Amino acid sequence: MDSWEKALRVCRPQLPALEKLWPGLEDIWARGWVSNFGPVHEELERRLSARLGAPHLALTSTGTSALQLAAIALGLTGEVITTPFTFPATVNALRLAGATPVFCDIEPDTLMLDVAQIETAISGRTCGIAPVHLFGGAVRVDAIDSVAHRHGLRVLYDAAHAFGVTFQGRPITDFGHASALSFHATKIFHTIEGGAVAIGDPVTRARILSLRNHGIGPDGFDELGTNAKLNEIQALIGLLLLDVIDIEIAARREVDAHYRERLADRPGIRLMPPQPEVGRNYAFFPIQVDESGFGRDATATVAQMADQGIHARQYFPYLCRPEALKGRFPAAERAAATTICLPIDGTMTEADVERVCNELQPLAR
Ligand code: T4K
Repeated sequence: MDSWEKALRVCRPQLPALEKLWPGLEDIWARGWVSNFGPVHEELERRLSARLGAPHLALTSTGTSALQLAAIALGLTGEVITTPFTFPATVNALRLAGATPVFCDIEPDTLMLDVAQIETAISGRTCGIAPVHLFGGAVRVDAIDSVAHRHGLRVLYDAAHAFGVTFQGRPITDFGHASALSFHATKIFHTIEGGAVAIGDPVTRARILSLRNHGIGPDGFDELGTNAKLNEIQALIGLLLLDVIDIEIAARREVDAHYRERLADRPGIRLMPPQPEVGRNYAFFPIQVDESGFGRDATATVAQMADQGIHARQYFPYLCRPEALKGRFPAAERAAATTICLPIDGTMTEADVERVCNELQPLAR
């Protein structure tokens, strides 16, 4: 078995060259200013805003805090329609903000919220929709925004996986009332831990700035807030990775193409269909394993590959609040049982992809 260092992993954090990190650390040390909105933080916020085409952007400590603070700022205190096929952070953040998540099923092809199901889940208590852009693609933002507009609902997109994604050529953060991004180390762009809210207007941004700093606004203590700050060293990592993010996305596009070429005709393996209107970021390479066609279920497939030093991952093997949902959302249950994300990162070669595909095998008969 390969060592952990050499293992191909579902997410391998890209790290800046140490010699590039050093001068930035020396500057931070010289200033003696390591947190609380220092100059590196402010520069990262400005540069991200420009890179993402998101004029009103606020950095946060995690993607979860970005979601939570955005939900509070949008006043999502009633029922919010969301997907059960997501990382628990989506649902936890809504609940921590005081909202009541209401689930509906997903599209079997994109694995993201089904717009028709959203319509049927809307009640007199619904105040918002919280769709999730999964795996580097995008949910049907045009249709969701128009449903929301018709019903007077607010839309908070969980854009944890959607750094730099576009829809019909527009930044994904242009849609809805707010989008929450994650900059966790497992994400295509990261600050080790971190996140950001991209919001539609400067007034709501000012509210997020206050909420992330204990509710302290320009005129003093405004309201209940928390500590959701990103520090200077994290911001420095972000600035250095921002310099190379487009190289990373381009390299991953190649890896994605190699996978598609090799797995196109593999019995029992289903690839995510292309989304012609979406400019992806290739954050993940999800496949679905149909046990009857492939001869091994998703769990056994991941375990067998791990024995060979290939750390694929079942994302997401359980539904959020599974006990309450059993049997109600068949497409989401099927996705949870069958979806595997294969290793993808910009350092992978064609030979690495070949190795993963060779190990992606049914039981020997
Ligand atoms: N919304 C969605 C849809 C999300 O997916 C997430 C987070 C959020 C919201 C919330 O964002 P944050 O608050 O986390 O910013 C990981 C991440 O911790 C989590 O950020 C991410 N989604 C989720 C999909 O994945 P785990 O428990 O699967 O991570 P872990 O530790 O098992 O690592 C996954 C893989 O990455 C392994 O193969 C090892 C590799 N890895 C990981 C780390 C941390 C490394 O090689 N080096 C590392 O430093 O949750």
